[in-house]
Amino acid sequence: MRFDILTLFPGLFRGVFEESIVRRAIDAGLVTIAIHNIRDYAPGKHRITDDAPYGGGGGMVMKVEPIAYALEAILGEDLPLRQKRTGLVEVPIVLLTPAGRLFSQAMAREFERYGRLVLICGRYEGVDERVSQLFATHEVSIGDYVLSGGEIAAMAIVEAVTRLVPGVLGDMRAIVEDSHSADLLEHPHYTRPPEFRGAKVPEVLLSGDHAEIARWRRREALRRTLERRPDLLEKASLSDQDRLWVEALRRGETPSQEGE
Ligand code: 6GU
Repeated sequence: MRFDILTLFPGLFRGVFEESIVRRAIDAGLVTIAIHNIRDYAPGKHRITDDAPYGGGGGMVMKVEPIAYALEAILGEDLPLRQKRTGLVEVPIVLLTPAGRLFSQAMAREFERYGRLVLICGRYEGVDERVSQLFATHEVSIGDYVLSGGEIAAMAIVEAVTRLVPGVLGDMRAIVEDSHSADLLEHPHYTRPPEFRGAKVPEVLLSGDHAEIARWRRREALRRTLERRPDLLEKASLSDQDRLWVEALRRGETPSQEGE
């Protein structure tokens, strides 16, 4: 998987990509990340990358030319315009903006399948609309809050996509991406000690009864999802047993620990 990131702040990425899962993926040769300073592609002695908005108002707007020249240097002269003209995306060009579509696990899977991704980090005052009109195949936001720039959003997307690259998580991936649990929030986790300041690990987890443990985890995942993200429950694929549990949880019938 190759990522090309266009940013006015390349230094923000160094530390993040030098640690963690992303670093391991790079070291293993599974992922390549190229960070491009948009300023390097800005014409003129002063390498200006932003300007005042047409129509007035506050803030500055990122100019289209430096981003256009950067994209053409990275992808070649033809590709960026061609994929907008034909609608056939070879390399997604993603503009990060709070006005974009909400990033999701499904989008991370889609991006991973392309094998290559270009991320353009906007700043919150805005990017000249012609970047979107002429080049961007996707406009993406990571949530309903405002960041000062797209850099942290780009880091989130790089990490989410990198975890999906075959070999990066090894055997963990089968567990994490388990189709049965993917559309619910995760059940709670515990490790030693069995009791800390009066807070006990649920008895069932110490029982060694793996069928009962699986049932408990599934029910706790349903409970959490019902409480915190009922919207996810609407879309989740639920078994008949799941539906019975959800109905019981809605009626407040099952206690929060291991009992039924
Ligand atoms: Cl992608 N950019 C900015 N500036 N703010 C955001 C965002 C992106 N996603 C959520 N907030």
